[in-house]
Amino acid sequence: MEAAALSRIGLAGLAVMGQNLALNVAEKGFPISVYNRTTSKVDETLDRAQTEGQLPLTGHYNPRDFILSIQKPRSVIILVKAGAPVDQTIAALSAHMEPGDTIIDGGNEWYENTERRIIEAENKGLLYLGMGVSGGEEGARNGPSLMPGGSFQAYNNIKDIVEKVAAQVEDGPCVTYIGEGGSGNFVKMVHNGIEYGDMQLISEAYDVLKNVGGLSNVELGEIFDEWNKGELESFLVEITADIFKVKDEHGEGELVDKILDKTGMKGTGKWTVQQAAELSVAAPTIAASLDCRYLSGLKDERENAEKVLAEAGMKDQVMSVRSGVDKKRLIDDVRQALYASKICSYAQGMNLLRAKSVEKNWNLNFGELARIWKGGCIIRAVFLDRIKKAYQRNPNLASLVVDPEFAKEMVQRQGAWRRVVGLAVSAGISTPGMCASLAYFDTYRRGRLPANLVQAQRDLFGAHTYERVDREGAFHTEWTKLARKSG
Ligand code: 2AM
Repeated sequence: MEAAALSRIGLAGLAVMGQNLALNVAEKGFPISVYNRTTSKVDETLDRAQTEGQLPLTGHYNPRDFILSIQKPRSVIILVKAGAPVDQTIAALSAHMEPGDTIIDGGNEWYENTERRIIEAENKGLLYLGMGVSGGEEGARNGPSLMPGGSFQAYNNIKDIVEKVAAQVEDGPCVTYIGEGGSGNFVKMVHNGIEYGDMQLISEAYDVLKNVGGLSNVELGEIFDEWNKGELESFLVEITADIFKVKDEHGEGELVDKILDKTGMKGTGKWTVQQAAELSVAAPTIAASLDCRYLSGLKDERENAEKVLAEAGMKDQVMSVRSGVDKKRLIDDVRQALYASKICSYAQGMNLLRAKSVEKNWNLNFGELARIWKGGCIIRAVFLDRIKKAYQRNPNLASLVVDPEFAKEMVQRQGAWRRVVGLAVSAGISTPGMCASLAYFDTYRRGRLPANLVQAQRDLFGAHTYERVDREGAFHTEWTKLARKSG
């Protein structure tokens, strides 16, 4: 019997993301071998490859046959659960791999695990990439945003494949070599943190429009459709419009109103906030979105608090605020507040990436990151093109809010933004993301903050010393003695 032709690449781990990515690779004309620990998923994938267009995909039922079916130097993508399963899969596959072969982990892996595995792979002569993959199931099948970091040589081995497999936008495929080490995973992690922020801000816009503006789901669907034609055009705004339109098949009204208000999460948002704290970078909008997920989880406590505070005399302010509201103006204000809040959130994410890039010497290209997020991924948005251009204008931009174009946009929108936050505060409708963004903006843009007083307090009780605005040096003052003397 003639030996079967070897595949160009392999993929192990055939849950939905893995299946879809493998089918995408095959559809782009690259013969692919697939493998999964539970072999029924291999058959499932083979069936799909047939029905979705007789795609060049071969299934394998043990690690050895799988690896030997791939042409050298071999590149193997792994898409299994992050953590120990990745190590177990690497152990099973690498036993049959040879020096010069590459392992590519496409999971949402903690970047330090990737850095450890890079060294372990190197010890066996293997190359390694940690590749962030964003876009969910649909993106994996039709064009995700890919964030590969690690061995540059490994990247070059698969460059032709990933450039075809990734989402395509007018300025190229949504993939680029991110940098060394775990940079691909780190960038994907921050992408997810930004995604938390975007989703939180959109949910606040919804809350304000619904509760302060009195908008129905039908109206909300129309407004989000409208917004998706302008500066807010993005995947998340588009899907939000669709969500408002779905009726509940089990009863009256729309399904969105029947969904329990308790958010799930898998950890990348938490990692982003932890990293921000580690690196002393302020990321209050992303942190607010994480805190909101935690608070949403306390459903029983929240219901109890609502009751206890009502009994203690808490009055609902929403109706009195709503009666004074011009609905049309509110809608326009909320759109502007959402946009301005988003700029601040992205500024935080980008500055976190910059701090890590400096620490790890990754040399991240922020314009390129914004570009590869323009398509395929969950945060894809027209607005990312503006971010790309801002970093092209000035690769060392201190913050997006001081880019001349964004600065103008912030100034134009700040009135609307303050009105929305002010209304929400008076109505008792919490908008932690919008408030965090606004406070970030107002803190960052002020040349003088009340931090002088904090320094004085620190010096008084801990002799931590302070600097002066008018002369060089570190100073300490006997505050209490002097105060008592003069008092
Ligand atoms: P399974 O189908 O054999 O469970 C998502 O869970 C994917 O990760 C699935 O393809 C799953 O394989 C795989 N996976 C989870 N843990 C694994 C492990 N320890 N070894 C190999 N694959 C694993």
